[in-house]
Amino acid sequence: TNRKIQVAEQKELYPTKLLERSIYFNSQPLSLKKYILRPDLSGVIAEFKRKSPSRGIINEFAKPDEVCLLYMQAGASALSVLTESMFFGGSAMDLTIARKFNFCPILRKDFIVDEYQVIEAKSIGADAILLITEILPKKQLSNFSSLAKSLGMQVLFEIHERQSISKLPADAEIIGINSRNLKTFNVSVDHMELLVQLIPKHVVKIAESGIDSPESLLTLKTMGFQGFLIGERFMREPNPGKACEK
Ligand code: IGP
Repeated sequence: TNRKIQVAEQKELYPTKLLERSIYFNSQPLSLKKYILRPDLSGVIAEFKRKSPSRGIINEFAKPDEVCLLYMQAGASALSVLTESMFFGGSAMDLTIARKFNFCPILRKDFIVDEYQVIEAKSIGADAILLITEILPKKQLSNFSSLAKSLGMQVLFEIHERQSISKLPADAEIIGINSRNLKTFNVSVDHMELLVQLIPKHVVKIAESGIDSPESLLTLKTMGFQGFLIGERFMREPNPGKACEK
């Protein structure tokens, strides 16, 4: 709801008509799915995140262009940039800055609650958006997803709990399972193993949150995950790219 108020203000300042004039609006996005499955890359979606509600400040003054370039050079399959300001200290500008000089697909990581944010994602240079199953009604999940697709972007659907699987649109191609409990902030690997088995075979499966070592990534890979969304483990290093290489 907080995000809803911010979005309403943004809409007044920059109406959709204006966003559509962005240079990114007519560009062909990169396929997140394809890059995650590329055998020459790591499957890692490396995230740019300054702070978070569970960890506080992680790397407040990091520069999105520098960090994301290092991520790309380290062999990340894709990038994720937090654009939410209140809790994560991000902005739309961070994503646009990351976009420059980068050839990885970029995921817009935010709490998307309005159509406007989908159009905005396209206008700032995102290739894919995140839709969190637990914060949207089923109808909106499918509407926002269709809109994103019509703009050439792909959708990563995030789920936290088993019950949310029934809310996913039938044509969902990429599903992320978040191991962090939204209420307690705890992460659970057992929970991941349970949920991954309930996702259809043809869907690309992403493990999200709390991945802090090459070993934990391997464990998740064995369970059937193909993509790995990693933020804090990289961002807390002076050189996030170096951490990503491993
Ligand atoms: C990354 P971590 O523990 O590696 O920093 O987690 C990512 O999963 C996390 O930032 C995230 C997130 C979200 C943040 C997943 N889903 C939704 C904000 C909103």
